[in-house]
Amino acid sequence: MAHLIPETLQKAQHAVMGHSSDKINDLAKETKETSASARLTTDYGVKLPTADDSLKIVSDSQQGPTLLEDPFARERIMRFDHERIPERVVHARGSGAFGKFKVYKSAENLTFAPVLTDTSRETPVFVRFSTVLGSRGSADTVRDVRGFAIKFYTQEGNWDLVGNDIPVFFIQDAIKFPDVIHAGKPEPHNEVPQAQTAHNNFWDFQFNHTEATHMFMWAMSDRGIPRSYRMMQGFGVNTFTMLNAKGERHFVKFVWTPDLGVHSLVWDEALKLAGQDPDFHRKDLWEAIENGVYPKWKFGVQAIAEADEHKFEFDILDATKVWPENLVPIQYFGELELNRNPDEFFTQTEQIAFCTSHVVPGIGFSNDPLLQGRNFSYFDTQLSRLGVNWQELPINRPVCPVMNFNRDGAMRHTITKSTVNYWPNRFEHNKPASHEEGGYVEYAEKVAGIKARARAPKFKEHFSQAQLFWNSMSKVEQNHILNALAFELDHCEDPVVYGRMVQRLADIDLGLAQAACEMVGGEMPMEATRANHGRKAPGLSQVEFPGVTPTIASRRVAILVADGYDKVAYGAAYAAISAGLAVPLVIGPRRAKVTAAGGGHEVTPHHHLEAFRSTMVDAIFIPGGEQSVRTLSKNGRALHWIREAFGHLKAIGATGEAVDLVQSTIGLSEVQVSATGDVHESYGVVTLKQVKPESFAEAVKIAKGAAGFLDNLFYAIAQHRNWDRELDGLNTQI
Ligand code: HDE
Repeated sequence: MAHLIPETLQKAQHAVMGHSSDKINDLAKETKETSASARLTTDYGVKLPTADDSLKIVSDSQQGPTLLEDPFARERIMRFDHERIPERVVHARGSGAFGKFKVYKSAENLTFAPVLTDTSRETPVFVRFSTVLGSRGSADTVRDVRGFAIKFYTQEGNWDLVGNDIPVFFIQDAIKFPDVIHAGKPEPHNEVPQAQTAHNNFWDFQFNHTEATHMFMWAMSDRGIPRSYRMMQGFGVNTFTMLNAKGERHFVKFVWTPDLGVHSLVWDEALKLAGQDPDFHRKDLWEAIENGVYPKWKFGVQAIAEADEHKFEFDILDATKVWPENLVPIQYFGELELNRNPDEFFTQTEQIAFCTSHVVPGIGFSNDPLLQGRNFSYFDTQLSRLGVNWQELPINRPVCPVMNFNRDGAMRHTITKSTVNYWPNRFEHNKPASHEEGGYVEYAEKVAGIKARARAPKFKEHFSQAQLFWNSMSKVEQNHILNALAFELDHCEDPVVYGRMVQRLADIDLGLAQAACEMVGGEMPMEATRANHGRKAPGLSQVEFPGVTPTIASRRVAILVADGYDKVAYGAAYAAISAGLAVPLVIGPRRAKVTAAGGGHEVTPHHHLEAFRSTMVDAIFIPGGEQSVRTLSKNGRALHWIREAFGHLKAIGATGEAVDLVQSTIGLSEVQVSATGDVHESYGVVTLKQVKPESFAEAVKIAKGAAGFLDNLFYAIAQHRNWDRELDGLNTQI
């Protein structure tokens, strides 16, 4: 299933990067290696005489009744009947991997937690990415928030940092969580639509909760349709606290920033992938890890000293607000790497269970009312999903010793030898730990107030950061938000819903509200309901995302060939793509041998043009070769590949005869192609029309051009997408 980069490279990669850890060793105790020679048995160990026929009465001529007596058939069917557990009530669809976390700079100014201060430590982790609204079998590429949940198996206990790829949330108080989720999930009368926010109830909720305005702008932005889990930021969202050795407390927010940059699909691609490859993100993560191109994130913290809590115009405990980076810079301390795929989906990715309440000494909570509710909810939900002993499951158990007097319950399997199961006991067995022994330190926070169902004053401002976000977007990102809103509101049939939402957009930006209204209907807003403050902040736009070195590593590049392809161009591109740790995928008219012009080289394509689609790759390259190009030019699907890749703003490379094919298929005079031995780059279309050299000097020029061709193509691929096509309106023929 995973597309592997050529074997030699892959092995070399794996050789330099190990991936064992305390947790992997711990799991090994429980992992059953399947031996091919072992015989089938029942669950109670008796060898099966057959696995194909249940016990029945038979005679020479007749099939008789099946016997209930048969324990083998009963066991098989009964075990199967109970294979399912309830799926997660949210974040049901997910995918995970093992890895390691390391701090390269001690965060001792903020915390005494060794996981964040000991630079010699490597902490094993399991990370689970997810969508929020869809069921377990829904598609990966739907528009949604993505979960980014990390379990750190530290020596001081498990720390669960359960975050999202968007730094804010829809609501401020956890009591509203069932409402926001009910409104987003399929509607109650007909269970439609699946894994979509494009429906009446979701947008009805957004209108009725002005506090959701900031978050829905993020969800409608490109952050809602990531290209890959590996190309998303992660945010703890809630405000946590940290305590340092001096006893000083800071309010903190956690941030993960991917080495590969933050990149998204385009909407048309996301829609198509939902049908063409519903497991797109799952496969992508799996493939990158198998190929040894391990995803990595920098770990950062935004910190506010206790004394500064009230210095901001927003409440720092309000999860619908970001802490703008120009006000509270991110301090980077460590790195997360994912380097091992799970051995079994159910017992690892499905059975892993997170709790925001699980923090280690040196890390604590704040009075963020969303976090306080979450701290109750996660443990509670595990009770119905996995049962009271869920923390004994291999994937959930800590790597440090666990000792307490929690006992019994369904499916308990630790056997504890002791005559007492309570504290204090006459033997003084199993005392709590002092601070010096590593006992959790509670911060003595002074709290005073009146008991009331109310929110602090600054929680009541709901639009300022929605405007900040909108103002900070590039032109392309603003277009995408407008188009996303226009798509979503078009799917709301109730005129009250889309009519009111169009008015709501005028609280953010009048131009946005009017453009949306033109597309979806409703009464045209004529004036801004609220003045836009005009401010911008860094770190919100993903297009201008800083600190990332563009790379082609792990990108999929399709090479389109038919019989008669140019073996030199093919071979050079294939080798260079692999050397760049990208994944070359040969696509032909059929998955059977294709021969190069003049023989001497042949290849069996990985896939044929109909089965695999341009949506599944990041770029395409078409080598020349007269016959190959002629065949492709008569194949409608091949032409669609080129046109669709262009429409989705992907890099396209062509050499020799393929240059004319690309030019005529795109058919836009704005896109210029190579006419001689020179490399031409235009709107991310990189071409080199080789001509037969007539002199030595010309041969040298062509050779130089050929080298420059791949550099140019790889540069275009590493840019992720060619935004100029969209800005100049050239991307419409998909
Ligand atoms: Fe969750 N959330 N959540 N959530 N959440 C769950 O716990 C909840 C919120 C997040 O891969 C549930 O084990 C409440 C914010 C992730 O297993 C449940 C509130 C953020 C995952 C739950 C929130 C998240 C969950 C369902 C509002 C970003 C998947 C299954 C107060 C910081 C974890 C489960 C995984 C899962 C409750 C809001 C992230 C029901 C009550 C904000 C990534 O306990």
